[in-house]
Amino acid sequence: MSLIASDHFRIVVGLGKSGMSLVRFLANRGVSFAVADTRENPPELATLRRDYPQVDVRCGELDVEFLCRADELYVSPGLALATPALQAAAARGVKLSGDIELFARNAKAPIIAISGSNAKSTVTTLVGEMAAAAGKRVAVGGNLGTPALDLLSDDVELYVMELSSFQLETTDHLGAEVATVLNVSEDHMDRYSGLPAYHLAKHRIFRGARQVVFNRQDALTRPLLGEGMPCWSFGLGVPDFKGFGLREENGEKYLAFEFQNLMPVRELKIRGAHNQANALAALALGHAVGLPFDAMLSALRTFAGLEHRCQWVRDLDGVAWYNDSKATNVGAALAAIEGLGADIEGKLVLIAGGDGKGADFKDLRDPVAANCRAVVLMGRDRELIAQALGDAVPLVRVGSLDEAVQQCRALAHPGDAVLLSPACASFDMFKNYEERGQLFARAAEDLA
Ligand code: UMA
Ligand code: ADP
Repeated sequence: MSLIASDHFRIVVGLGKSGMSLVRFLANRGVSFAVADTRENPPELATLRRDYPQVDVRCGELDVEFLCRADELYVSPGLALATPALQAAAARGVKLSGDIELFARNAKAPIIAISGSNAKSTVTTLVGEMAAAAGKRVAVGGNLGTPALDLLSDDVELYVMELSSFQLETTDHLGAEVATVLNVSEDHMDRYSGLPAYHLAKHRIFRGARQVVFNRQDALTRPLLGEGMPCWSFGLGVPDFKGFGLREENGEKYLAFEFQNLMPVRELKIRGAHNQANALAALALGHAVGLPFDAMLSALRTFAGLEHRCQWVRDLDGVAWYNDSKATNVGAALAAIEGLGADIEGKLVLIAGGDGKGADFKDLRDPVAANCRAVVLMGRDRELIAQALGDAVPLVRVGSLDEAVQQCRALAHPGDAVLLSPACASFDMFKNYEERGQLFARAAEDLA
């Protein structure tokens, strides 16, 4: 039996992947609902019409009167709750909710809930691999790709969920077994009034959590909780009680828990200080739900990282080429610039620019000055980045990714690395960050 009132009428707002998962969930339970989307031709329209021809679907501008027929709206994470039609419906007593709230009410196994400005996908995937290595029947998804409701099954023993601030905005009570916000830096400033509002949305992940993992190096990740909530921590410093961190012994750096060394850092396949923090966060989350260390460490030894995240593409004439297309905000680009910059002999030639989502790029200036030989700028917000960088390093403006790759070839010296880490979303020039990364890798591979 599902925990959903059958006498209510609902409208699914947004017919993308999560909207379609809602349709399947509601239809399978015989609940009455309709669908709306502001787009004339939303991505799942053909599937809906084929599989659920009886469902009333309204495309185009949202109609407040139509929305007000519902007791509850399940709003896509892609639509801002500030959308006037949604606010008008809410003012008339319609409840605004989302797929994660429904998932949480119906999940029977413990949930590991992971948010943060960066590293969510990496840590979520890693925890999923740790759980699988421990023999758990684990389901992994959420913002990562498979919508939460599509994962629901009585067979699942553990859910590992990547949750975005957009998904958390419509989630009142997640009730996770363990929840974390890995880090907080500016992102999605086109959807929030500022960092405090974004921070607040992320912290909804802690509602009803039984345990918490926080980042000792980022005060904004600490939950404001009552007494008695079990807390685990991670960070790159030496760990203390209930902490995961790094410890050095006889010149060897180890991942460590409290006073115990777990594994030499050099055995990790994922590179850079930011990935050491990610490994420690994953260990903390896994430990909180009782995964054994031997299984977690074996997963850490084999995990080679995800595509488009500081991914090595090729070496050419002594220059290494890296695809970090998933760096869609300043915090992620900084991790790559500082992490990779410290790892190479020479300098970085950086490709940046795209849709800046309202971000302030000033934090790039000093790390770029310290680590980069030149920056190749492209995309809609390239002049905003140029202004923030000033005269820190030579800047080259280009009109296409192919041109950027050609320029990098000419600019880089042996020992250098070319890094696509745009600090921006891709939507001004590409379908998504995957397409941007693939085109970059192909152009780099084609260089002779
Ligand atoms: N849109 C409209 N009108 C609508 C509904 C959507 O114009 O009525 C547009 C918006 O620009 C929106 C876009 O369509 O941004 C996508 O919305 P959607 O409802 O089609 O999205 P889904 O396919 O359901 O994908 C969503 C998440 N997308 C967003 O949060 C924007 C996916 O995260 C997630 O994987 C999926 O649900 C399954 O849970 C993607 C994402 O970009 C990867 N997330 C952001 C991020 O990681 O930074 C938060
Ligand atoms: P998310 O799902 O939060 O976007 P990803 O794991 O996909 O996170 O990584 C997104 C970007 O953040 C990549 O460019 C990656 O190199 C960078 N990144 C990974 N770990 C960290 C970290 N701990 N701090 C900052 N940036 C990171």
